[in-house]
Amino acid sequence: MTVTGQAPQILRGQVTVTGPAGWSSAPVPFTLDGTRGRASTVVPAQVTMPASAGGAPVPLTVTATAAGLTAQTTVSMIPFGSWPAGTTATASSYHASNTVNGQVRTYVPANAIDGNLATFWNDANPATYPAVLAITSPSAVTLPGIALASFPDGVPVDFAVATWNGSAWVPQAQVTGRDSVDRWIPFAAPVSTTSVQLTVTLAQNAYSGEFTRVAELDP
Ligand SMILES: [Ca+2]
Repeated sequence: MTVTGQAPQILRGQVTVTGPAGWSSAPVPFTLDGTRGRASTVVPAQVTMPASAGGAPVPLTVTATAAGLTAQTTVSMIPFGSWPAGTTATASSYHASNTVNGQVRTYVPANAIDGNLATFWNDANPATYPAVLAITSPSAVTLPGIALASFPDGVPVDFAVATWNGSAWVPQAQVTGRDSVDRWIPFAAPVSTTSVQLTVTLAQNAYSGEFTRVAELDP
């Protein structure tokens, strides 16, 4: 977060982040030199969530204190949860691996469930729809919704989410005009299911191609 001070002095303080039970963060010190006027600094804070975290966005309170001054704000964080061991991902297609900045990148569907926001599934061909990703768990998971992370190279714009009821896909959410990288997609009611399907019908036409990119699709 960014801390801004207007006091005409050097401020030494700290930022703390607090959340629900089980969420933790160590205070992060900062220094602001306001002797030449208004000053700002970016304070990186690392927040640890419980291993069982998942589901809807969690409100976190951010407090900056210095020299008896206090500033407070609230942020909302999506707790990308984990699928049970043995969960698999399949897709309508995926792009061949390539080398970006000297590093080999893969675009396999499993990248969407590996818990790493830096790896993503990327479909094979630009502007080809629908692009479909399906996640299948060996045991039923109760989902109040689904957390979707894309990648800044271009995000899914229009898409549907469905869950498997044992014999058919049941529509759970329809999204149009999305432009954020991360998004929580709530369902009308929690659903117990072994499989979730994402069907993308439009992706952003970004500088690196109109591909469908999903970094994580998590409980
Ligand atoms: Ca990933």
